[in-house]
Amino acid sequence: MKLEDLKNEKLKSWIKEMADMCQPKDIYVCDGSSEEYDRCMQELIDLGLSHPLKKRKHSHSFRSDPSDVARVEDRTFISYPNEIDAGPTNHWMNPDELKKTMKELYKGSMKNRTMYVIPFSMGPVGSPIAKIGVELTDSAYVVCNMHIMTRVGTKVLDVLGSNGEFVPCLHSVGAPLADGEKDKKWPCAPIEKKYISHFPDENLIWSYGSGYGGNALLGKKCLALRIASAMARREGWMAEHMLILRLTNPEGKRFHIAAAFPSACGKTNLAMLQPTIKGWKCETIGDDIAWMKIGEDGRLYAINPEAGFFGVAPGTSYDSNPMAMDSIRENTIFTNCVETDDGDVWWEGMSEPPAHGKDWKGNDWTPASPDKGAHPNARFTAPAKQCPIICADWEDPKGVPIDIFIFGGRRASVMPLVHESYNWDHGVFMGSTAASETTAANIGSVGALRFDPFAMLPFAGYNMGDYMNHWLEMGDKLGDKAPKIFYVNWFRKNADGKWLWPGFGDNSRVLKWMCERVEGKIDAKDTPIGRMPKDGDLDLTGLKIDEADFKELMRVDIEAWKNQANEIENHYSKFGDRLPQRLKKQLEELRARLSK
Ligand code: SAT
Ligand code: MN
Repeated sequence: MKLEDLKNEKLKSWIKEMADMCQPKDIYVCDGSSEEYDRCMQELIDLGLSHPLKKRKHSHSFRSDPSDVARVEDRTFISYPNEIDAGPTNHWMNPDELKKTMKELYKGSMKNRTMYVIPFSMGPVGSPIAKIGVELTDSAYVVCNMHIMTRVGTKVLDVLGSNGEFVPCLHSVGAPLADGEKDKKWPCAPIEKKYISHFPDENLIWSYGSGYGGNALLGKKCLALRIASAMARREGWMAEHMLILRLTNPEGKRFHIAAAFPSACGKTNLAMLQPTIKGWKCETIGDDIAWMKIGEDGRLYAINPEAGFFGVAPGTSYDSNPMAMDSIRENTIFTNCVETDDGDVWWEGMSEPPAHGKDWKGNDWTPASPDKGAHPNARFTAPAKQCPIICADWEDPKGVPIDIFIFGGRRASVMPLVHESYNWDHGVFMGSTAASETTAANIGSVGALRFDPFAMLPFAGYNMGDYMNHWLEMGDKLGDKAPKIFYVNWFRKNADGKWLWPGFGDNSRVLKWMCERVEGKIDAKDTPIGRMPKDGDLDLTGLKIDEADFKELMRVDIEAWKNQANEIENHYSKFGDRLPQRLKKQLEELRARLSK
């Protein structure tokens, strides 16, 4: 389709304006067809960027620039006229100043490149919950990934019509080409020139300088979380960094669970859980993002706005996540994995290493090499429909009714395996005080403990204090129809640094306990931090776990928790008067229970 053929005048004039600034050699409007995917991929193959994999049908391997391997939180901006509206946990710049700086960068940034116009829908095309975005990008890699991660093409333009609303998303890798210049293997700009910018008042996204993941696939974190969270507050719904799954018990009763964990903490694994307890079944609805609205019956309904999985490859194996392994057998894009000599990909934790291959930097690699073969944030991009346990209702525009919310993170100590909130406010307190050891999903230090409220620290599109308040208000609206809230930690270690809990499929044991709590089948034990399983209620049938280890896993260390309460006070102090009083009260109540 040509630019002239677009029916939406607002879209047409925006594209023209952006093209005048970025000066691409041509403009191409994506139709979303598989031929288009193949054509873009062929271009990338011809450039030497994409390597077709002999062992996986219609699949390709990419290696990014070593400086462009993850989200860049330090270069991510939430831009409102007033800094306080971005809040203390976001990077802020005045919109006029930020636009001025970025316009300088965008000027001629697409020289000798094509500007692709990607009309995409987050959520099933035409669904009342879905939102339309249009990404302009100079990266064919982004086009291919967006084809998998979102619903792209002419069908979206049809829904948009002549005067529909869309979220404009401008993206440039920031590497214009001089006439006749050969393209770099992975074009991008240096870190200090990267900007991932959001203007929530205008529902506008501008991204410059990176071609990787959430920095470049603008439907994902930029639209579906940062912009959508701001829309959701205005419109009274929720946009959350949550997986969605359906769990069915042996009697056939269904439970829908939404769980928030920071990036690279196992959301994809939990979403594709293979229960180790008899008669329980899990089906996947989403692995990263949930959009939730209150339905006519007063319950909270969730949809997955995405169409694919952008999952962490290292650690994924037929042991840890067989359903993910089956999802990525074909039609998949791999980024920053090892390429084996026989035309496959490999990563640490997948299987026995190949005798020889090329590492994520393209160097010769053997198991004796000192460095890891795959980058710790190496990713696969795969269509969600390829997951063998994708739920039949995963594209139901109505969504699924949520029974259970789970928060969690990586904590080597302090946090027990599971505890339940006393009520909604206490659950919001748990979410707002979630903390985790940092991972390779962001450029920065790995393994440092940081508070990551609702796993939304890098993704909230407005002041986190107001965000906490929005959660409280949603609870007021939901009343007794609100989901129950739990907190889990699969990652507690003993004094020797050994994991205390096997995790993966055995996490079904914890989910079973939650379902039985929802059904009112069993009681729980009150502890200072929340409700916990009574002895014998957590199903450990068939699991070899040392009694002492289990005790340690469930231990509430009062002194450590008093210290935790001090850290929470410190964390909360950042939010000043935007911190809801109701959460302050929760902290006081926690302290009172700890001192009893
Ligand atoms: O690169 S992404 O932001 O899409 C992945 C993640 O950090 O969860
Ligand atoms: Mn994520």
